Amino acid sequence: MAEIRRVEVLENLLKANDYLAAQLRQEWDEGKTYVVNLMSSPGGGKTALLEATLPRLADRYRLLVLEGDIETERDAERIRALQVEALQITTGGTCHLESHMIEQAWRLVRDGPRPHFVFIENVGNLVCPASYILGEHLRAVLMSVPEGDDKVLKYPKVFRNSQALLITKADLLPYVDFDPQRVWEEARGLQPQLSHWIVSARTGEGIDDWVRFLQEQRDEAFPPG
Ligand SMILES: Nc1nc2c(ncn2[C@@H]2O[C@H](COP(=O)(O)OP(=O)(O)O)[C@@H](O)[C@H]2O)c(=O)[nH]1
Ligand SMILES: [Mg+2]
Repeated sequence: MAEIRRVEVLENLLKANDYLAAQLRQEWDEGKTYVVNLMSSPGGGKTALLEATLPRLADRYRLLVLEGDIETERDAERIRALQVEALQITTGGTCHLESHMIEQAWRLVRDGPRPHFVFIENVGNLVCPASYILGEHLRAVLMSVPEGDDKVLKYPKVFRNSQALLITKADLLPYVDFDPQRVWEEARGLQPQLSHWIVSARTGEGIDDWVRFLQEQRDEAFPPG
């Protein structure tokens, strides 16, 4: 009986999350704000990807980053060093971001000029973030070369629920046994619509293609003119 009750409570929490996510999405659509949710293991390269991506967008777009971490402002400080606005969301132990956390941060900026792009850096974790939609337009999962190429089928949900896969730290491929083709094929087996890139924030490999994709996706969501 207790187990049934637990499942009910969890289902209701997820419903409340999804309801608020839908409201956020409506507001973002009205303001033509394109929102990207980045997910990976801790150290998978999310902040480094942002550090490579944001300068390539900053001359044409108004940008905002929402940084999710259990503690500290460290990642937000890295983003602010690029002269990009960043709000840190510290979850105080929760292993993922939820819509109400995004809404609290968004409330601080929603009356100002609307950003063209919002990047959400989720808490480093391949499991919990997979269950929580945040109203985003694009869910991107990062898998870094040193993590090993066997992870997709171990953590299937995050790949199944994403539209973009970035294999990160490509500059380390010569030093690590990692088969990008294996990762790609296993991920595509779970999610046939997945787009993918092999990138290195260190060398810049693949970043221009990724940035072009983001611009195209935004143009598709909000046709210019
Ligand atoms: N060699 C290499 N190291 C990287 C790359 N991207 C990130 N790193 C390193 O990986 C570590 C974690 O990166 P970070 O962006 O903080 O990961 P996050 O926890 O997912 O935000 C840092 O020491 C980075 O310098 C890359 O493209 N190549
Ligand atoms: Mg980070």
